[in-house]
Amino acid sequence: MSEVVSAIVDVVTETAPDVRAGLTGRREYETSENPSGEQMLAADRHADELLEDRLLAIDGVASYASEEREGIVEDEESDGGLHVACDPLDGSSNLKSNNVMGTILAVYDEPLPAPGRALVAAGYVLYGPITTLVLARDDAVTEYVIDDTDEGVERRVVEEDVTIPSDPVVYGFGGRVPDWHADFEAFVREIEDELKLRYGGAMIGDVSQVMEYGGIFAYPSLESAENGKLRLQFEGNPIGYIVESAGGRSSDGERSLLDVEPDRLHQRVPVHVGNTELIERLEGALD
Ligand code: AHM
Ligand code: MG
Repeated sequence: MSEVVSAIVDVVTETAPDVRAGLTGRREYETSENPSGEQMLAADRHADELLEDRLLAIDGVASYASEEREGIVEDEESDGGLHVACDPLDGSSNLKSNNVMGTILAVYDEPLPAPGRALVAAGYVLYGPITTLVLARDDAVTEYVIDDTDEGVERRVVEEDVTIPSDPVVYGFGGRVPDWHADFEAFVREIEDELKLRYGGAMIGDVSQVMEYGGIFAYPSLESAENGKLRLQFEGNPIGYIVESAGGRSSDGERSLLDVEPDRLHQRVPVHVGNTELIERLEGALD
């Protein structure tokens, strides 16, 4: 299994420069919507198709699912036991304003929809000023830089054992303030005296700041949407796994995201991740 995980990580590494190169000229919206009823950019579809083709070509990958397609694509010939879920371009609405985006990878050893406890690896590629890969595997998190060189795509370790700093600095929360529940808003009023607001509209960019400086990111339950915006299989589980592997905590408001039982592929979940102490305070503050 470990070899298959390595092959998956290699494919995601090699695909990252192609996803990035494909962004130029794919900033227009498609006429169709994704399964969550959101507008899709041509870049979302392009990234999804590249990942589907290349990941399913790996022996040992039995199925591929993504935020951008309704059903699960099964590899009938595969005898493998790993199931890959991706958010091909997380935060793609940032493409219009030329801000950061990411690709999220979740590798499960159970058919989807699967609980976060079935993850064997998770990671994200961040298309910032440089392209990085943050990968959680075997309880450790490693940060790499991905470079597209004349000799091919190179992946270099930049930080061996990524851990969230114990002294938190930043916070960023999604949703409109009048749409927040009163108990969540009261929690925000408390911590905004202690932390600095940094919200960029791409979870991967916002979580990357929490990983680097310490703090908390959330897309909470809203008055208008009980389960918030983010999806469990493609966003909540992998980001929870990465943050917990880096010594932090994740929560749906009551429990670790990894303990949420999935009931369908595209289900949404309130997401709160960051320093353990902040997530515990948040859970205490929510009714
Ligand atoms: P996407 O996967 O369709 O891009 O949507 C998820 C993104 C997250 O990256 C981000 O946290 C959130 O949507 C931002 O939403 P909003 O524009 O409501 O702030
Ligand atoms: Mg997303």
